[in-house]
Amino acid sequence: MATALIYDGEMTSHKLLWDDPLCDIEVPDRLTVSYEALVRSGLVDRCASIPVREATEEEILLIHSEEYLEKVKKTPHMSVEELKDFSLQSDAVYFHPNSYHCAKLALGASLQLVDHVMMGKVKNGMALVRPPGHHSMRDASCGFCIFNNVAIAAQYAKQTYGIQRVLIVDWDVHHGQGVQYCFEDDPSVLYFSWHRYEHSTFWPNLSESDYNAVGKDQGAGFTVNLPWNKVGMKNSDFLSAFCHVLMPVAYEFCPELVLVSAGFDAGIGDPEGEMCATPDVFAHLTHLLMNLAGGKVCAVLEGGYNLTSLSQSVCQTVQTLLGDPNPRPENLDSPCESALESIHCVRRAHKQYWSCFSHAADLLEGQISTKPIGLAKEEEESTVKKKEECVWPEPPKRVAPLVRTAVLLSGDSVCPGGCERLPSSDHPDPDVVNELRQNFLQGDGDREALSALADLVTFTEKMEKNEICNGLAVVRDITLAVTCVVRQVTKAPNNRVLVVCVGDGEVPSNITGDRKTLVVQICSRETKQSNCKFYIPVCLKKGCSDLSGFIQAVFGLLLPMGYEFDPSLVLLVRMPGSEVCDGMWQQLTGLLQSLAKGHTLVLIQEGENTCVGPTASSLLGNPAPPLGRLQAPLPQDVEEIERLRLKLQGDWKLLQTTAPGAQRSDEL
Ligand code: X5A
Ligand code: ZN
Repeated sequence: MATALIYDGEMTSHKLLWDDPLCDIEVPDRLTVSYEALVRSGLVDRCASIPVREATEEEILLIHSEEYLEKVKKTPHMSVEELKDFSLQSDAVYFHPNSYHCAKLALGASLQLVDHVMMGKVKNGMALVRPPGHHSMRDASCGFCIFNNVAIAAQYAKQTYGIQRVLIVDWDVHHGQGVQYCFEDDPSVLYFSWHRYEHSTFWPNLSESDYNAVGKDQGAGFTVNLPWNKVGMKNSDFLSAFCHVLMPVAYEFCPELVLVSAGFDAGIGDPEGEMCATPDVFAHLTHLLMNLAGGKVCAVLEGGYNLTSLSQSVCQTVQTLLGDPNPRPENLDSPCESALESIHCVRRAHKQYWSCFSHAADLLEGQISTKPIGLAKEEEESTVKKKEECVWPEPPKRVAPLVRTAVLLSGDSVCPGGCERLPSSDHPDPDVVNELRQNFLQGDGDREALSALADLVTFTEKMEKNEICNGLAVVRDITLAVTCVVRQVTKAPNNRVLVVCVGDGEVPSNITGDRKTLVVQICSRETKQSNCKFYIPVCLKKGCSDLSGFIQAVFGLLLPMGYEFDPSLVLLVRMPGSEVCDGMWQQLTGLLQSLAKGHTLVLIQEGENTCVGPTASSLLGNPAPPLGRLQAPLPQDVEEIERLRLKLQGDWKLLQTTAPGAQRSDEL
């Protein structure tokens, strides 16, 4: 199924007709430059192009008042002077005689996208629109926004398709207060926003943008605000926020549709945000959302004012929606203290609403700064300097290998549709065979076992050469297979492999203890406590059959460690009797493809063959089916995961959810 791209050059006719330093960054070039970048990179040709349409009055009135609509309707007939006066009645907005038309197109484009995704005509998509929407309110335009495209899209989707849960992810650097106001008492729309806040000194300077604004009445808990109190937030801060705040809540909520208020002003070089998200991070944010709601993700452009950064980030987003393998994450270091403080506060504020945060530590009163701290002189100077020096490399081309998914199966099983069967080589390379014989098999070994291992070696080599993106192999001896693949991959000096073992088998001890191999095992066996930084057993009470515990382990431990480790290959191992259900397995398979440029090799123990079809489907890029609304995880499991997180966060910085020194002493 296709990815939709909705764009119309007509939306560039809305522009500023007078001098206004507050508004002059919202230029028509934002759209043309983004679209041209998509054309140049060949992405436009790969998307289904869907025409825009004007939204109807009825649709506008889903969120806005008649009075407001009547006012906006008059603007096409106003003189420039009248437009200027009218614009001054709002906070940071300009109107042009064509603005009403463009605003209707921007909204219509967003609704077209929702329609096509909801009707299953496309898999997902992006609408490149202006004017943006997320600041506009029932009765007022605000912050370059006239109609609230995403808020209306959410209301429209609920009403038209009878869905009960919509997730809005607002990754624009500003707080979409307009969206928040629309749904603050509505539990059917979960609104997540991170935003530059600086203790309320940054526009729009609202106390309701802080982490303690969680929604009202029935909607309490369904507004999740993550304020950034410093500029300069980096990839690690943004990815941490997704892993430790948004994703666990999103999975617990189980949306039927995901709308993204996709502003790119948190991107590096943006004059408004002054943040440092490099374009590749938007590929990761997008990818993480793509297994929610059966993959129904609609991204609608909001802000983004550095034309280079904006267009690169838009390309990363669209390319990810298309299903191309993700880039390796760049520049991941430790999240900064201020980010951790915010992450901690929002988890704490939502503890009573979301069971994934039931263990979020309380704070000692006064340990978190709630007031702006004046920057030291030197620091201020260095910030200014950074702004001028902001250069970053153009993201490398993301090439999808010719073969997406290859399979190694025993002779009699059928190859799942869309996959390529790797022929078993009758005459494996004698050097490879000799080495395998020496390393793995005593004496002459059995010919069949040898050639199976030789096939696995070929498989990994093809992935390394980027001839194959991912694949699966059904193997007779899983221990041997794991050892063999790990040895093969870690031969090259710069390779690293993340081994994810699901289920209770014995992890071969000869692959652990090497810093090039990180093993995470999710199991139900009693912990034999590991003190190795590179072998992490996560033992859940009910093992892999408990969805909530499993999800918690994935976002709380596995993905952050995976990101920090940055492997060149992910080896996902299905142990015998793993008891993981297909849905969870597919989620895991889908999510892990964020790493290692999508190089995921799944090893399946013979006898667990029923999962071959579902595994192949996820490897091919099909979204996993939703898991349903999750129960609260077992307290023991939450405690075990938290215990591990606290223990490991010294080694793995992305596991942190609290600023150093901010935990209660009794929780350490
Ligand atoms: C959509 C968007 C920003 C408005 C900033 C006003 N609006 N200072 O990014
Ligand atoms: Zn913005």
